[in-house]
Amino acid sequence: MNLKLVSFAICPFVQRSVILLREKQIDHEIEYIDLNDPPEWFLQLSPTGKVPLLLVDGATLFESSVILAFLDESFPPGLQPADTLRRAQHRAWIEYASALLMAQHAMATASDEETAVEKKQLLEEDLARLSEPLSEGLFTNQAGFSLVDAAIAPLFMRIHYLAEFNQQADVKMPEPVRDWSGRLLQRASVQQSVLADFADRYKAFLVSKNSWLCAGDGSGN
Ligand SMILES: N[C@@H](CCC(=O)N[C@@H](CS)C(=O)NCC(=O)O)C(=O)O
Repeated sequence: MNLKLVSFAICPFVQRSVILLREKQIDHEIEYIDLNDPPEWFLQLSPTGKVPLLLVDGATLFESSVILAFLDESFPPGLQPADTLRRAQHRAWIEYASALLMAQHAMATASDEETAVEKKQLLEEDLARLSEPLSEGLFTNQAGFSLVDAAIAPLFMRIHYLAEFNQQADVKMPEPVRDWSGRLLQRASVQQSVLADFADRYKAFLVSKNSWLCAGDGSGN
């Protein structure tokens, strides 16, 4: 199977697929595009105009959660629960992780202090909701890595770097969630899922969005 992943270098939704491709050691190619000036061929192929796009033997697949499930089902051993309810619960929490990514993006790109503080509090409330399913072991499986892990790790990476840029962005997380983040950020597949200069690229992106936390006014470094 020939796999080409169309990517934007700092996109967290693309990163999910890269993590899984690396976990499963699946051969693939990555093509980076500039979302500010997307090539015509991409706009023709992508119905949403968004990345990730996975080209499978020339056929087009989009939506990160669908790509994760496809890769998992096509390349054993499967990481999704066999039990249908539990499998559906994993899918539901992957959607929740997408909402968390949007909440973190809203905080990171807020252009004034009041909005940044408000968005940070909303993100903290949303993160706290992970505690219960996490403590109940809902996301764990025999393989020691699930699709929920792949879907949420990009969020933890951005939370980590934003707090490095500016201490005021240090997001409070319940202990089990902080531990989960720590474990995932140590994982080779996660560390190797971004370019070596990811932190610089992420910061430059936030500065370009006039982020209060990164553009100077919020005294980010
Ligand atoms: N629901 C989509 C979200 C993907 C997404 O928002 N990608 C962003 C980059 S991180 C994008 O392509 N944005 C371009 C646009 O909205 O025009 C998924 O999970 O794949």
